[in-house]
Amino acid sequence: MTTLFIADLHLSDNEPTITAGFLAFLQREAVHADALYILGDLFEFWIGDDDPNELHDIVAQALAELHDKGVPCYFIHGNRDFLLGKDFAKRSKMVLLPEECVIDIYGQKVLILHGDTLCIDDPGYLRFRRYIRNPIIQKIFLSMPLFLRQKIAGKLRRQSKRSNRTKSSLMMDVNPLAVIEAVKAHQVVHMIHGHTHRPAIHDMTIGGRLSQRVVLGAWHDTGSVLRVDPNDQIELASFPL
Ligand code: OKV
Ligand code: MN
Repeated sequence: MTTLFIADLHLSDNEPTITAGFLAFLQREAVHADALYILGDLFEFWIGDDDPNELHDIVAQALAELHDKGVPCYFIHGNRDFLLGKDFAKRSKMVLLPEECVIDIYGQKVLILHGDTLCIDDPGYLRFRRYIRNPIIQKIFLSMPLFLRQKIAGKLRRQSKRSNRTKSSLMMDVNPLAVIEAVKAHQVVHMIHGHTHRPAIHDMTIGGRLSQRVVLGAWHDTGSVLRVDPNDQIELASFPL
């Protein structure tokens, strides 16, 4: 019995090895799990469920198969695939969860989230986020023809790559006060997130209580997974793709 957590696969046509590794992970490991949680940025970009990209079909099919074999899959949006919608959820048989969510795994309350909302020291990103998460702005974007959405998204990604080069590594990590805030607000001891691509298990004491923050790893040269079992054994592992 194991519950699995992954994040930041950043699947795209440009990374066929990661896609193949993910499909193999679903068939080899996830089929034996109690549940699979994907904590955001499964895809490198997402411009609408109506994107006819074949990769989306392949992934939806594989996740639906996992569901049919009795393994539920839960999804929290990342900062890249935040537009992933009900249509894709239906096709993949995934359950979409809210941005911050307290779940009960084997009797332990755990806060799960993507993690970008903890990175509050990057004013540029916060401004960008506020803008593109505006429901009206999203509605307008989704009403545009596909070619225009592709063009806008490509431009934004190129701009973002350029600006990330000038950002300090501290700015791209979580803010310790934001972590404490989140743990306190949800009255939990444990927290799991991704986004920063700095896999680690951090021990903290908050309000005199020992607590843990697990940061999931991104899938680049290896895959990355957190395994949690009913005896509270947790294992953050990487594996070849
Ligand atoms: C996702 C990020 C690109 C970061 C655009 C309104 C706009 C949505 C969008 C376009 C971009 C998502 C949907 C993408 C995340 C980037 C670059 C940086 C830091 C609008 C609503 F512009 F028209 F108003 N987008 N895409 N970035 O390519 O997936 O998270 S994306
Ligand atoms: Mn992210």
